[in-house]
Order: sequence, then C-alpha cells, then structure tokens
Amino acid sequence: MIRRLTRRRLLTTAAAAAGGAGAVGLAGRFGLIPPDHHGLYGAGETLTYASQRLLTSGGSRAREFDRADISPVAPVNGPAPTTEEYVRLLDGQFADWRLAVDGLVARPAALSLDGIRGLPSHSQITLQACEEGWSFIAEWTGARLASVLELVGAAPQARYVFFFTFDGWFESIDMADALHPQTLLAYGMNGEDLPRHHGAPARLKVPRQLGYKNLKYLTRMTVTDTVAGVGRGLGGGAAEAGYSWYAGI
Ligand SMILES: Nc1nc2c(c(=O)[nH]1)N[C@H]1C(S)=C(S)[C@@H](COP(=O)(O)O)O[C@H]1N2
Ligand SMILES: [Mo]
Repeated sequence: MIRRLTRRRLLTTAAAAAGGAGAVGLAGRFGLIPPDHHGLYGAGETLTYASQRLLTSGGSRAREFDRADISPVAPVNGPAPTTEEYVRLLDGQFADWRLAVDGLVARPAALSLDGIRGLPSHSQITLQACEEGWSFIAEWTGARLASVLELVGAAPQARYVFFFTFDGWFESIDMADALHPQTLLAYGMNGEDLPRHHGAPARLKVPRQLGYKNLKYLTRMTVTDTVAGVGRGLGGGAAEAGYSWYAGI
C-alpha cells in the first residue's frame, strides 16, 4: 500500500521539525535541515525549509507568465563587475570565458558559452523577486542546470551545488533545486543575449527562490556533499550576511 503524506501530516511533521532538539534530529534524518540552522533563529529556518521541501516534493513549479506580462523595465541589483579580467572577457564577447565545473563530478569541465548554448535550450517567463521588495517579470533562456550536471557526471552523493561569481558572490542550492526543470544556467533575457548588468555571460535562474540566490556573472560551479569548508560553512554569502540560506518563494 502506498502511504500518502496528507497536507495536515506534512504540516505537523514540519512543525515538529522546528519543535526541539529531538525533532530537529528527525528533520535531519530526512534531509530537511538547511545548512544555516543554528540556535533559536535556526528553528524557524528549519521550519520554512522543511515545510517547503515537503510541500514541493512533487516537483512543483514557479508560476510562468505570458509574453504580455513581461515588465517594461527590469531593475538591476549589482551592476557588472569592473575588474580587468571581467572587462577583458566582455570586450571579447565572452569567447574566452569558461565556466569551471568541479567537485563531486566524474568529468570536471571548463565550459564555453557555445558549449552551454549547445545543450538543449529552455525558456521561461518568471518573476524575479528581490528581498528588498521589488520584482519584475522577464523571459529567461538557457540550459537546464540538470543537463550540465549530467554532462559532467555529478556523483550520486552530491547534495549541493555552489556557484561563484566575478564580483565575489557565492551561494549554494540543494539538489532538489539544482535538478528542478525550471533551474537554468541562463544566457538569454527577453530574447537577447543576457545583458551585461543582468549577469552576462551566464547567470543562475532558480525561480523558486528570491533574487539574491539567482547569481549573476558566473565563473565557477562546485558540486559538494557538504557546505563545510566554503566560506564560513553556512552555504553562501547571503547566509553569512544574516539572510536565509533557503530563500524559497
Ligand atoms: N554576482 C551577483 N549576483 C547577483 C547580485 C550581485 O550583486 N552580484 N545581486 C543579487 C540580487 S540581490 C538580486 S535581487 C538579483 C538582481 O538581478 P538583476 O540585476 O538581474 O535584477 O541578482 C542577484 N544576483
Ligand atoms: Mo535582491
């Protein structure tokens, strides 16, 4: 007999997950503890992450919109880097850019933009929401992160994918988001090449999470089974700055 988790049971389980040390242990056993959980604040983080993960375990999708909904203006948060290396790559139309992919992969790679463009291309019209309260709808085009992970042969024990950028940002997402069909390495926006200030040559689009997880100006990806050892071990720069590692919407 198939045991179905009812919504009520999901919520009870999630509430229990935040309830105390024993329950947090239980949440841990089911892979429901985010890497930045700690202390009292941590109980709240675990509740949000655990309930989102349980409620979305069927692979639910972020809402997709029509072309007519695309926002006429797309604000920028974090303009393009001005480092010598980035400017040189930009001037060369990113012909020399390579996305390093390493860590728990069978075939570490240095992917060119053409290499990523050569993977099956997908477009989605989704909302990008910044934690500061503004949002916009745009069409994003790119390769599924899942295709890239398949290409490099991500190991079965992989639990997180870290992303590093030319302007020093770093963030990780778990495999549920990494393998989700709407999670893209995007190189196009609204039918054009990804504009410079929106993350050229390629950015992460993870539309089920807030803007700050959607890293721009990518330079490297690492597949890991732990967030320990990267920065302060909280899974990314946002968590180190006091934001939630998991920014599900
Ligand atoms: N590398 C990098 N990625 C980044 C940022 C940044 O400053 N640098 N800003 C983040 C934040 S807070 C948001 S809301 C979105 C903004 O994306 P946009 O500039 O395309 O609107 O990108 C995110 N990714
Ligand atoms: Mo943001």
